[in-house]
Amino acid sequence: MIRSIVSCSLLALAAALPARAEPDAPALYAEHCAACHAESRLGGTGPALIPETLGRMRGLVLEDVIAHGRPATQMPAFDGLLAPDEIAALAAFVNTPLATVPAWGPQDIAASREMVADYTPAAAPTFDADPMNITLVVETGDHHVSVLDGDTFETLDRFATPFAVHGGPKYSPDGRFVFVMSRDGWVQKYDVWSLTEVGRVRAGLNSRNIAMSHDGKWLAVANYLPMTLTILSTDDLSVARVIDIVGRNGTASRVSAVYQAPQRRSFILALKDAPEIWEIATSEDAGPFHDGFVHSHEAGMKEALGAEQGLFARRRIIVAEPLDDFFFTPDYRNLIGASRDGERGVVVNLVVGREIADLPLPGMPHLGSGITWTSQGRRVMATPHLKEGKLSVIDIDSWQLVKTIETAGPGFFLRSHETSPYVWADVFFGPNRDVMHVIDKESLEIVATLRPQDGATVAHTEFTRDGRHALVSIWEEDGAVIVYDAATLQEVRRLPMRKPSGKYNVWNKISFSDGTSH
Ligand code: DHE
Repeated sequence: MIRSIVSCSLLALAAALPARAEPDAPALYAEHCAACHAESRLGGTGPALIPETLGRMRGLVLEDVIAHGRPATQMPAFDGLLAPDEIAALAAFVNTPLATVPAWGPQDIAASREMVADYTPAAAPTFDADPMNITLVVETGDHHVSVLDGDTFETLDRFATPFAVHGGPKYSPDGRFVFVMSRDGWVQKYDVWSLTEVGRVRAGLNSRNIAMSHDGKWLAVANYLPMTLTILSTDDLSVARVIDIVGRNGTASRVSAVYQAPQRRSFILALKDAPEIWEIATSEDAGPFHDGFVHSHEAGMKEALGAEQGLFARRRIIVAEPLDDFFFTPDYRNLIGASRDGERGVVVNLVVGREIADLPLPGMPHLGSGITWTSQGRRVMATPHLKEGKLSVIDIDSWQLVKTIETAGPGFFLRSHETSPYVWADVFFGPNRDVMHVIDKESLEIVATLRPQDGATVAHTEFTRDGRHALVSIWEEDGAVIVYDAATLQEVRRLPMRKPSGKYNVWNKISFSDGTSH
């Protein structure tokens, strides 16, 4: 009885009080976030707060960052200052797409360019280590890159990167410089010999990846926001060209990714929203545009498809539907792209500029991670699948599926090395994400399954220059890079790292090693 009187009077009291207003997220943003992240939400001293950049950091994860801050950054904790519903409203607000995408043209890009004032390039490497055996480790936990001596595994430098680096950093052809890109569109140039940053520039507002031209002169940046390809001079990060991406039917398109095609002296672009692949010449006489290279029937199509001549000339390759996530054959004559439904791989011949084969690859193949090797006398490539625990092995001459290797769960990355008899394949998703499979290149059988740390995500392998060691990430906040003897599969070192993701050996990358995805 007493309880019901109390609860009745509480109800009456609540009804009498004015209802607490819903949190005003834009006002909260303006008051607490805009100073660092900009009123436009496109970033300032802090990163851009838009869904395209925040990626998988949704819902509760985002609320947690707002409530508790980010260690080792300027991001403070708001849990004493803001109520939980205000934090939730802010998280939802920053995860809402922008109503309009501001322009980000050559002048904006040029104005963002910051070169390090006292940078003086060293005449020779400033360390004793083999400059061709340097390995970079991207540490996503606190947005740094560690520069490792590939022989001693000593850290020569550890530098801060822009927020949320994605895709592989790209080396200049001589391995002297490296370019790192963040999802925020910042491109950072770092001098490996001098162990120092050279400068940075914001090439897009939300970017996917970067590619280096065959001669090392140009760096292409694939953008989602705005829908452009930015080409930078690698020398001083100045803007060489910003190309609007518009399909033949007039529809603007995001660029899913840009790739280097060195033998063709061109960049290849995967378009997200148009059934086209673009090729951009990186020299005056690049393959597809040079008369001797163009097949007669294609020459007739040249004008209709908008092929042009000269540096940065564009060629459109028309395909049946937009294709994503490309694997290239080592001669760069063919690529395989993933169909939108994630069920097929489509082979496109870049010389004739059309689709030549279809491969059944159900379960969302991750073709960008594909690598090639020789197995039983034939050239094969393998790709993991993001939605199924299997690897597809394909003969790249006949375009036949050679084998499906069942794995302990869906994987993300594959790696090998010319000197190694094995392919290393991670399991990135599901209950077995703490294992790494080791597969025999000849028999195509799993010969070992490593579990270096129970329950910890294990991913991405890179080899040393000589292939004697394989470096594997423990992809956790308090993670590590584990150095394995690549022959005995025994752990030889464990290097503590902050959520290490990709690792990139200078030699393997600039020599286009068979074991690495390009
Ligand atoms: Fe990546 C490379 C696309 C999600 C880590 N990723 C690439 C490349 C593309 C791509 C096109 C090749 C670019 C290059 O190196 O030049 N990635 C995509 C996606 O579309 C996808 C599925 C969704 C997205 O959010 O963009 C995606 N990627 C992720 C992640 O969630 C990963 C695991 C963590 C992260 O950092 O975001 C991730 N992607 C990587 C890494 C590489 C990469 C480490 C470089 C691998 C290499 O060895 O070169």
